[in-house]
Order: sequence, then structure tokens, then C-alpha cells
Amino acid sequence: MTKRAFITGITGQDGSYLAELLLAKGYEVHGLIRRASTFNTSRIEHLYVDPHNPSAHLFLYYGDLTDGSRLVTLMSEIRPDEVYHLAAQSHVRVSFDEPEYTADVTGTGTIRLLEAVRMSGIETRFYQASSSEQYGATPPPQNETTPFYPRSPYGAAKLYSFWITKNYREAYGLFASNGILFNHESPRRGETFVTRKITRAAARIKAGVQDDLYLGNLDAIRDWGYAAEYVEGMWRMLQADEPDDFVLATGGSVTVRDFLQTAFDHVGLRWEDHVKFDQRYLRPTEVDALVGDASKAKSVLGWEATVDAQQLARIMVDADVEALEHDGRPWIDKVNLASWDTA
Ligand code: NAP
Ligand code: G4F
Repeated sequence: MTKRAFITGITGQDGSYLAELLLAKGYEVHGLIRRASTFNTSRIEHLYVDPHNPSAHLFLYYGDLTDGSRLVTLMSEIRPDEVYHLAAQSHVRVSFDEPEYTADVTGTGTIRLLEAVRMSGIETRFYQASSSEQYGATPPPQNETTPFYPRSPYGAAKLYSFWITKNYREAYGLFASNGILFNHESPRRGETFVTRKITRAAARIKAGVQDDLYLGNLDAIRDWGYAAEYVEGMWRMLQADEPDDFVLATGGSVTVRDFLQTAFDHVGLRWEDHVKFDQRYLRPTEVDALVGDASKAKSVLGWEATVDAQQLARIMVDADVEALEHDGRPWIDKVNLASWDTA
């Protein structure tokens, strides 16, 4: 029997890797996309086959986490075996600018989807994309028993989603698991998250199409892993015997400054010659240090990260260098990134 998966956030970094993984495993993949005036499907273009073609296994549907009745319709019609809930307003700095919207999408959006599952009466397994941001001010190392102390509207919204997912597990017997994922990155990472901002800038400065890189707090510590590995962990959570909550992390502890050093070294540049401070990238409350302990995922799911932050930085810089070389547009695209990146 072909398994059917439904992915919210399929156009995002993780959604694209997960869709790739599930298609490779023989799943039929159904994804929620937002209507936009420009195409927002670039991360999954390589997977798309015209649905009129019998070989098509990927199907896309317009919808939005703010539209509960649409979610009910989709759950009733698609009747997925597995639901991967990845969609969110996922940018921490932006959540301070748009706290109410972030609560609606990143928090309430989850209850809309859980209710859609419940109201449609389907038998399905549910994955919630929970976050290490939920630990916030609680010092590392962090694992499944560490108390949460969110430090942003995003972290607080994710905390709601975490608990409501657990509540549906306990109240209705839904097979619902939280993946508490530490930062994971890739060449597909959104351009305003710090790792991608750095690797893209390193490539552009090396190519002579950018001079400076404006950043905020360089002292923050993160546990950066490779997104392609983390989606395997999500899938394993839904194949487990019991629903549960799992941390996925590398266990590594790296500052933003360390990541800068590795990325710029890789293209033979000194970051100190190009990086400037801009306070607009500071957050009203910062999360100083996130370092995960993923030993439960290793023992129960057999999942372990293999790519560390240094390897990841080099993978991402190489991809950004290659993208510049093949795109052909950097010469007409000479912009100062700080002029549009307010996140
Ligand atoms: P991402 O690249 O920002 O992708 C977010 C996805 O959500 C996109 O597909 C986006 O659609 C969609 N989306 C946003 N608002 C929506 C709405 N109102 N209705 C429907 N879809 C909406 O995020 P990611 O890095 O892949 O992360 C995936 C999930 O894991 C997120 O929930 C994130 O908060 C969580 N998480 C991420 C990390 C990490 O380090 N990456 C760590 C822990 C948890 P568009 O393409 O149209 O914008
Ligand atoms: O790359 P970031 O924006 O990621 P952050 O805030 O850790 O959030 C990411 O990871 C979470 C998991 O812990 C996810 F839940 C969330 O969805 C997202 O994927 O910032 C990382 C660090 C922060 O301490 C920030 O203050 O980098 C610091 N930073 C310094 N300069 C900057 C910048 N961050 C951004 N985005 N832009 C800067 O210029």
C-alpha cells in the first residue's frame, strides 16, 4: 500500500527536504502552499511533475494556516496516513515585529490543523515542528526534560503548539509527536537567517558583488546541524512504536563569530575586513546559548547527526559560490543587502 503524507510548509527549507525523502521512500506526497503573486515553489520545483502525468506523486493545494475550514476540507479529502506540520512564521526577529500574526500562524495554526484532523475523523500520525527556541533562557545542555523558558513571541507560540500537540495525544489518543529541533541549516536556508546570510555574503564578497555584511550579536551560541539529516529524524518519529517528544541536535556549541570565521576562511577572506555591526539585528530578548542533547533520539530512533557546523558552513559556502557562478545575474544584482534585509 502506498503511504500518503501531508506536509504543511512544503515550500520551506525542511518541507523541501522532507518531500524529497518521502518521495524517495515511495510515498504519495500532498503539500499545502500559499497563494502568492510570485512563485514560491522554487525549493520543490525539481520534484514537481504535472499531476496529469500518471507518474506524479506530488500534489499541491492552496491553503493557509489561518483558514481552518480549508484545513478540514483538505484533511477529509486527502485522508493522509502521516501529517507533517512544518508551516510557521519561523523567523525569531520578525516575531517581535509581528507578534500577533506569529501567534496566529505559529501557535493557533497548529490547533486549527489538529482540529481538522480530529473533525475529519481520519486515522493519522501527526508531527509537530517544535523548536529549541522554547528553551530560551534555560542554559544548555538542553534535552526533553529541560524546562522551557521562551524569549520571543515565536518561542511562546511554539510552546503553545508543543503543549497542544501533547494534549491531543493524551486527550484523544492521537499519535502525535513533537520534534524539538535545534537549528538546522542548508543551502536552501532562507537568506535572512544568520548562517545563510553569512555564507551568501562570503560568496558575494569573494565575487566582488558585495562589500560589507551587517550583523547583530556575534556571541550567540547555537548547535547548527544539516537540515537534510534532520528530516530523516522527523520521519523516524512517525515510524516509532509510540508517539513521544524528541530532541534532534548535533551537541556542538558554536558562536556566530566561529561560523563567520569558518565561512570566510573557506573563500580566503578575513571576516573582520567586511563585517559591520547594525543594531537592528539585535533582539529585545536574546537566546544566548542552545546546545542540544539528542541521546534519546539516538537510543529510541537510531538517529544521529553526522555533519557538524564547520562542515555545514563549507557546504553552504560552496553552494552559494556555485549558485553565483551559474546564475549569471550577480553583475546586475549588485545590491547592498542591508538595504532590504530588516530581519
Ligand atoms: P521556513 O523555511 O521558514 O518554511 C516555513 C514554511 O511555512 C514555508 O513553506 C512557508 O510558506 C510556510 N508558511 C508560513 N506561513 C504560513 C501560513 N500562514 N500558512 C501556510 N503556510 C505558511 O522554515 P524551516 O526552516 O523549513 O522550518 C520548518 C519548521 O520547523 C517551522 O515550523 C520552524 O519554525 C520549525 N523549526 C525550524 C528550525 C530550523 O532551524 N530550521 C528549528 C526548529 C524548528 P512560504 O514558502 O509561502 O513562505
Ligand atoms: O539564524 P537566526 O535568525 O536563528 P534563530 O533565532 O536561532 O532561530 C532559528 O532556529 C530556531 C531553533 O532554535 C528555529 F526555531 C527558528 O525557526 C529559526 O530557524 O539567529 C541565530 C543567532 C541569533 O542569536 C541572532 O541574534 O544569530 C544572531 N544574529 C546575529 N546577527 C543574527 C544576525 N541573526 C539574524 N537572523 N540576522 C543577523 O544579522
